[in-house]
Amino acid sequence: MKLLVIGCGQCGGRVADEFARLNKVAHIQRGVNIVTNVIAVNTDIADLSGLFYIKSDYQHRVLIGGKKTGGHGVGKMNEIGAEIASEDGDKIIESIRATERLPETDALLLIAGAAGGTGSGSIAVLTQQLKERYIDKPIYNLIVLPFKYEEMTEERSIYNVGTCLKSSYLVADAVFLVDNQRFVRKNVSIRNNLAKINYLVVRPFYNLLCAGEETNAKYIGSKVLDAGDIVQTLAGWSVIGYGRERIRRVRLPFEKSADFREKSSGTQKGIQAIDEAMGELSLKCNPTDARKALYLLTSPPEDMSMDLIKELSASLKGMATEAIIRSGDYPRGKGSLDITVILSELINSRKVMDYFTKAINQISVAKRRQGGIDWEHRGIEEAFKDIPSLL
Ligand SMILES: Nc1nc2c(ncn2[C@@H]2O[C@H](COP(=O)(O)OP(=O)(O)OP(=O)(O)O)[C@@H](O)[C@H]2O)c(=O)[nH]1
Ligand SMILES: [Mg+2]
Repeated sequence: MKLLVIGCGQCGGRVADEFARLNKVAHIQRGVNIVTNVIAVNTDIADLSGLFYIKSDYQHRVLIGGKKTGGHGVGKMNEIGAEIASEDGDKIIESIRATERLPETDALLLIAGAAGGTGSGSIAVLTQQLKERYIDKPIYNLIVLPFKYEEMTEERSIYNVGTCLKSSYLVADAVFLVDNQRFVRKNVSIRNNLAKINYLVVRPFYNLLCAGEETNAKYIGSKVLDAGDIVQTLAGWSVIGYGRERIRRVRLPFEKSADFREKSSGTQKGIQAIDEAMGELSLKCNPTDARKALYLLTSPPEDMSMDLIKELSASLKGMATEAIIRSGDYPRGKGSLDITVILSELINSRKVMDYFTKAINQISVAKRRQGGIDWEHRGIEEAFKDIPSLL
């Protein structure tokens, strides 16, 4: 599957930069392309200058709202980010039109940090504009939720997250949720931490995107997970996870099949990897809330077996009991067994609900008192209605 990736704001730009890096890796390691273009959009010149892999010309690093902000960002005011995006959206459309391999693009992915101003405000507005323009291509959003400390120190964060999530959900074909707090590693500097987090955020997409792009028969699975399967799975609130288990013994080429002990340990490794993927989901959620799910098994071909695939499907079905599950195998790599999992069409998310509830509380404490509603037990749909939209 090939994506056209657009990073909005600083966070979005950096995560998009990581997609650009990963595409280089895919090209070198596997001879495939997983993106058709990567574009960064920002109101801040300095943020755009800090990227490494996205091409540095004006069509790949797009400055918007230059007149309004003087190139210095919108200072966390996401309504200004939204306004600028609706005024300057043409610039992004121009960049997309200039994409040579646009016809090969299977889907667009827009990325932003929900708590900031530029990315948070612009992602839904741009998604809406692009949806009107590219009706035949799915458009996905990837939204990064703030660290806990930001929610406590920056009052604006909660409002930004609430309005960004609602607006994005209204227009995007699916919204990947990524919680920064899930990746916090102690004793690491913020800069290193963010780079590491961005690496971990994007890594699960690597095999997923490569699998359907392989042309060498050796690397084509018995059940290829291609763009069609991914598009069919993605809808609404979504999360992604990744697990890897080392397979200690690399079998020699003349040793074709494993003996029974090795085979059962292969199945065990598979289960461990899928458990790790589910434990490392980009946002903590309840798997029974998913209505769609997929997993991709990537491992050396000699370590794949029907037993393993059967076990993995059963294991995921045991967790995501209400989901339609798609799966695929990708015979690639040495010495490890990797699983990518997506849970999609989540009918509920505690974290999203919390943001909506807190944002509504902030917007109108009075309304809350008057209404006398039992806020703790409201459904996501009810809370959704009360959040202002940026569109
Ligand atoms: N994972 C990750 N999160 C980031 C990164 N940079 C910023 N964030 C998060 O994104 C949020 C802030 O959004 P930014 O992207 O910095 O804001 P912006 O869109 O540039 O908007 P303004 O600067 O207000 O114009 C915070 O929650 C940060 O923790 C990054 O590189 N990776
Ligand atoms: Mg910024």
